[in-house]
Amino acid sequence: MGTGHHRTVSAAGIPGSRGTKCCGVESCRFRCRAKKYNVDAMPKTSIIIPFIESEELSHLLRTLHSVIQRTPVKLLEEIILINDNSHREDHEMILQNYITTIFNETSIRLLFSHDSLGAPRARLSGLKLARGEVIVTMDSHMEVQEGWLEPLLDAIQQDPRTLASGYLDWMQKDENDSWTYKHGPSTWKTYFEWNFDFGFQDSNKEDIEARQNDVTAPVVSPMCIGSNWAMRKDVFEEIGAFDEHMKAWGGENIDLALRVWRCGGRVLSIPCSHAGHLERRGHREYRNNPEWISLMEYNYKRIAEVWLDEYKEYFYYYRPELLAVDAGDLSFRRAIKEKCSQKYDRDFSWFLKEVYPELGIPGGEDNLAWDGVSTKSFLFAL
Ligand SMILES: [Mn+2]
Repeated sequence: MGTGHHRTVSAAGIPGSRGTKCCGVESCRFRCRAKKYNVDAMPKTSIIIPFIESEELSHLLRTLHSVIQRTPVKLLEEIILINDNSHREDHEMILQNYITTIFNETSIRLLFSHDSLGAPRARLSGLKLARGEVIVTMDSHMEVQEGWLEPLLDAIQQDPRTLASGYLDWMQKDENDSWTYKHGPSTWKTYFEWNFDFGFQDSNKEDIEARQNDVTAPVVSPMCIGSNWAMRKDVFEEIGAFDEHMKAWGGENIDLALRVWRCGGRVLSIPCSHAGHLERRGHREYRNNPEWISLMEYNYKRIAEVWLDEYKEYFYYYRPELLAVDAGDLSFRRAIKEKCSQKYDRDFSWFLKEVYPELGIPGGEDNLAWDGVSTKSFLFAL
C-alpha cells in the first residue's frame, strides 16, 4: 500500500496491517526488506513510553499494538509505561485491563508518578528500571513500522557506543478518526543551530554521493530528537543518562547527542527504521507558552555552559537574554565532560570540524578569538 488515506480497523486506534514500510522510496524499501539480521544474536530491548493526561487512550493503544505486533518477541524484554500524573479514568482502568488481558503475553510494566515529571524525567524514571540491554524511548502517539527495531540494533552491535535513531513519518487524524500516513524522507540529518533551534535537513552532496551504492546506509547525524532512538543502557548511563536538573521539556535531545559524540560515540539515523508520529497542534502551543519557554531556556543554558566550551559565546550572541539566567548546579555534568575528554579527546571544536562543519562559525574562521593568539572581539557578519 502506498501513502495516502488509511482508515483504522477500529476506533480504538489499532493499526491496520500495512506491510513493510521502511524507506518511502521503493528502491530503499526493497533493499531494507532484503536485509537479513541474526535476531538470535541481538540484545533484548526495553521500550520506555511516558504519557500525560492529555494523551488520547487510542493513541497510546496504537503505539502499544504496533510495538507488540512489529517487534520480534525475542528482542522485546519489556515495555515500561510511565503514567506521568494522569488521573483520567480511561488511562487508569482501561489500560490496566489491557495489560492484564489483551497484552498479557508481553511484559508491560506500568509506573505512576504523582508529580508531573515532564518527558525527560519521566523517561529517566523508566530507564532506571529497565532490564533490557538496549533501551528505546518512544512517544505515546507513535506507530512503529515492520522491521523497525532490527536495523537499530544492528547499528548498535557494530559499535556499542552508537545512538541509533529511526526515521519519523507523519500521521494525522481528522475528525472522522481517519488517519493519514505520510512517509518522511530517509536521508535527513537532525541538526541544530547556534541558538539551539533544531530540525531536519537533507544530507549534503558528499553524504549523498557516499551513500549512492547503498541507500539504506546509516546517515551520520549531529543531533537526535527526544524519542525514537535506541542505545545500550550501560553506555547511556555511563555518559550521564539525562540531566536530572533539567526542567519539563526541551533541550534534552541536544544534551544527549552532544554527550554521545563527545564521549566516543556516534549518532546515526537509520533509513530502514521508520515509525509514524502523530502530528498535533499542541506542540506549537508549548513553544509559544512563556512559562514553557523559560523552562526550556534554563535547560538550554545548562547545555551551553557545559558542552559548547568556549564556543558558548556564539550561543549567547544569538540568545543574549540567557546570559542572566541561573543554570543551577552544573558540577555533576561538568564532571561527565571531564571524564569523557580525558578518555576520548573530543572537544566542541572537534565536533564542529568532524561531525558538523555545516554549523559554521558566524563571520567565518577569522572570528575565532580563542585560538590563544588573538584577543580581538568577535566580528559577526550577519
Ligand atoms: Mn511527540
